[in-house]
Amino acid sequence: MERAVRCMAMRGGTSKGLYFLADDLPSDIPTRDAVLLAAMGSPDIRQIDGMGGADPLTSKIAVVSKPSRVDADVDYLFLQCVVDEARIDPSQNCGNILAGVAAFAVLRGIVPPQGDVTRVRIHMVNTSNVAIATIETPDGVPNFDGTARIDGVPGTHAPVLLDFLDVAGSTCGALLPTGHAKDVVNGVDVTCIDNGMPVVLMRAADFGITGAETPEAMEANQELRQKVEALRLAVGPMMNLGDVTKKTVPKMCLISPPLAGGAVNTRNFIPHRVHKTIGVLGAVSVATACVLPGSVAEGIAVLPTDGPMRLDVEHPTGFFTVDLEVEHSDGELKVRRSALLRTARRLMDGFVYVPARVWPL
Ligand code: NQM
Repeated sequence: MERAVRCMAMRGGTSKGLYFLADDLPSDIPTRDAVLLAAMGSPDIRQIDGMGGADPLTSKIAVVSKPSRVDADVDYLFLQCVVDEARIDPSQNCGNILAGVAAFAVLRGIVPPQGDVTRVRIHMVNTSNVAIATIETPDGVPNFDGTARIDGVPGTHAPVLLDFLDVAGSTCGALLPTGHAKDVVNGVDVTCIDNGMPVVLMRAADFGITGAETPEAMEANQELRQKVEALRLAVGPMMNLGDVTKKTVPKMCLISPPLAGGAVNTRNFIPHRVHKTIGVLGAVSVATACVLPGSVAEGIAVLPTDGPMRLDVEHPTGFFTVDLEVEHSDGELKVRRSALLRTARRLMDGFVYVPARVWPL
């Protein structure tokens, strides 16, 4: 016997996943996770028996529900389905999957369209922050087609504007969880920062690489992987994340001077595979570190000398533009706002089938 579970498959930014209404999933968490693992086909490196795409970036889940806060229109819980382990990890947020949430919420009737453009305040449950997504809703229906382009996604689509007002310390409790702009861990200079995503910045040169290597080459470099993972495990408790052995945070970002006229070049272990682009909130945290005096990005990042603080964060397939509004006061960096452009697309709407023994009828 099978059980049909209502869901939508969407691309959100440079990621892809299944979007569910919380009401369409079991309320008890072990059963919910068993259903999600069966739906995605985990654990299996190929996820051959499910909808997952055999990569962390295509093994993602959004659970959407009515708002639990008065300052939000909708709740969004992000869940990372680990590809090759029987594990659904709620420990991180995801700004790429966030890009599809507003359209999904309108299509499912949780948020009413507001005219040609709809602004949706999304409570990101993982980190208790609110993001504002602005989407096109001509005739009250989310539009996915358009002329906006983001690196890492072929073609052009309708724009999704994302605004983050206050995401500093979202998971670690402080923008600089160790209290310093720079620390030395395992003999390596690092900047530990959380402006929406816990990220550890390191200079690629300190690992004897250029930072321009392909993700595949970096994943094949066993010595590099081991050093980066040892550093991650050491730094986790320093960032108030506890033992991070089984967590997908912090993300480990190797930086190097920009190669294509941007602010900084990046390669991101997320935390074991290397990102084909860069995560949304990951990019916001990296951009913030670039404007932080005394960080490891000092002397590497190239910042705009006037006008708005618009930083192009370079990644393996292009760049990711982050607009920052920052204020330096009493020697402290305060981030007022960060904004960026994404696109999203509905791919499939229907039911995913899981064995009924997983969630008995
Ligand atoms: O940092 C991948 C992604 C992400 C996360 C990851 C993300 C973010 O690209 O907000 O979007 O770092 O796990 O989907």
